[in-house]
Amino acid sequence: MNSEKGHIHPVTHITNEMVKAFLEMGFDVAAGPELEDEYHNFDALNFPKDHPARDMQDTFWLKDIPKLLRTQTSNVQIRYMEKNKPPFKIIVPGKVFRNEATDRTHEVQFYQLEGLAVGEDVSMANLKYYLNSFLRKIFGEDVKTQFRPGYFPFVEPGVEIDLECFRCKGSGCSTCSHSGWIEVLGAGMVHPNVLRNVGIDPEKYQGFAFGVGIDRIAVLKYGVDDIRLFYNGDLRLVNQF
Ligand code: 2NL
Repeated sequence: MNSEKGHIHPVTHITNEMVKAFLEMGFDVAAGPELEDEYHNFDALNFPKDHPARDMQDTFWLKDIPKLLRTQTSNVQIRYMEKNKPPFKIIVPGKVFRNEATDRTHEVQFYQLEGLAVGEDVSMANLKYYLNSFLRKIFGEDVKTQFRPGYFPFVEPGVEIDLECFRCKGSGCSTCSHSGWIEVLGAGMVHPNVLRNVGIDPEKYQGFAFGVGIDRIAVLKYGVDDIRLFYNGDLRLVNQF
């Protein structure tokens, strides 16, 4: 008898692993709409009115109604904060959309996992602890990380987090563009304007937030060199997982 086994898609696989890592650290999982209004996708997040991400070239706008396909999952955290009182810590895995040309590192549809923790004494040190713990659970206990200043309109200060290149161990190779480091996460302390927009007093509460590309982690962890292979339906890829 010819029996063929089904397989878990690699992006599903890594999503499950990432969610498990945060569940173990006490985060709740939240979900929300992929079709969103400009307020919850951009305005509430402190994106300037003339930010290029709002452009037709970068965002999929619907033709007949004032809605868009969310460009990150943060609309869910905004909706969560509108309804829930701190303290809380949540993650939001989900599908996001960008209106841009595809290449081996870009797709118009991909997956992100964002996180948010708000409370009276939530600090950058907490952020560092949770993200380092997360990266160790995914890439192994001996990973080295580096936190650099970075800019996102919805956090202040903002940071970018690099992983020491697992291929050359930091000495420089083609995988890490000869820098020794691979960027894996963006994060920071939630901007006071964002807290104000959802009715949380930034004098009383602080929060950290982060975002990570799920496909990007899958590409790195599984050594797949073209993100488009995840979505072209070729079973020769899926059957390896
Ligand atoms: C990246 C960067 C990030 C966030 C996402 C966030 C959400 C709220 C408030 C503040 Cl509601 N921040 N999300 C913060 C920093 C970075 O993603 O490079 N993602 C792939």
